[in-house]
Amino acid sequence: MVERVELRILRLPYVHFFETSFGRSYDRTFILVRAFEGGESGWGECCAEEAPLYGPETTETAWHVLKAFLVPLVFRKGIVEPEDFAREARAFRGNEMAKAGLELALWDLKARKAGVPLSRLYGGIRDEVEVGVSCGIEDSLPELVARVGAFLEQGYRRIKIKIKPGWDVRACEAVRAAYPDIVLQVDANGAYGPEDAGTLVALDAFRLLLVEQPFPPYDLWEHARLQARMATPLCLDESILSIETARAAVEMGSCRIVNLKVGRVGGPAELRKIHDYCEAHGVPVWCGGMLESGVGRAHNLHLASLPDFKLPGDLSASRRYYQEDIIDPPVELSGPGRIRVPDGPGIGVHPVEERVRRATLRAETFRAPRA
Ligand code: OSB
Ligand code: MG
Repeated sequence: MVERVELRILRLPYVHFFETSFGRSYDRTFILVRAFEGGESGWGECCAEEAPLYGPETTETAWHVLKAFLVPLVFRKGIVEPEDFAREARAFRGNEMAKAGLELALWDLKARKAGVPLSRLYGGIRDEVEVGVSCGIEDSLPELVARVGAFLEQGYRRIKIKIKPGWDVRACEAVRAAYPDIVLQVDANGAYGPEDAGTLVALDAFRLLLVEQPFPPYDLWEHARLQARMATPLCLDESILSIETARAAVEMGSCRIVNLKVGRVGGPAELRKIHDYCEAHGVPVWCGGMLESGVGRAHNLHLASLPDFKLPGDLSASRRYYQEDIIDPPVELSGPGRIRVPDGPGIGVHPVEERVRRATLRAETFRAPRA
């Protein structure tokens, strides 16, 4: 039985601002969850952001839901198994990122207790995963091209650029002119509407691997209409919240590729269902990222070792995000466009307690009531 759960809100500054169609940010605020049992502990990261832009959750709503509902659920039911938690937590609607943060901690705990890497518990088939980099919107096209060039020099083999209305066709033109043969994809974070279909169809000219989330999350129908007009595969991110939405999107033809983020779908158990469904239907998936700290990124590496993760993930080295990651050693490329899945017990990386403390804005510990 889990004896104690510790929640912390941390803030880490980025090495370079990150701009999407939602706006520009300079640092990351997130929750770390740590679950203790019998002298062992497991870590999870809740990827909810400070503002409800990407999805409806925020750091504060996730904190509330964890504290008032999810942590008490674990204590009340005496839960140890992550799958039991996932099933019981379904009684609460939505709040996927809050649920995922705690479920991830339970998976890490389980794998550490068993003394095996988490990828082994998941049934992963790779010890190294293919990765790429997600490049934000810059102040000018030359700055974008220079940044893409720097990432290529660092060894990344797949580049994703963020787009928005007014920063799309010309951004693709500029990057393609400088680097005609790289693997390139774009992500709009839902910034377009049906009236922009002409601009989006024009992106077919740039031999993109995929176009990610052009329309808002709930608009599966317009994505299906656009996919029918486009040669480039559409990939959905924000729209895919569960196995049900994944099935609807694939069966409606709203996308041909799925971005899987464990936080967005509510945890590894739900991610597994979507993964298996996509694999059975010939839909490749890839591992999305939320600019996680080393804890969240290590979790993503273990998940990305599953068989249907056939395209490079948004998983970059620690130094692409943070001056000083909270884990040691930091995540690094193990070869061009590749990162090794950590092979120690659990997530296989070690948060440095002193760094965790320094980045902490708030911490609270919850204990199981005595029986
Ligand atoms: O849409 O994939 C996205 C970061 C925050 C919110 C949404 C997204 C992203 C990224 C970052 O693209 C990818 C990464 O973690 O490297
Ligand atoms: Mg995205």
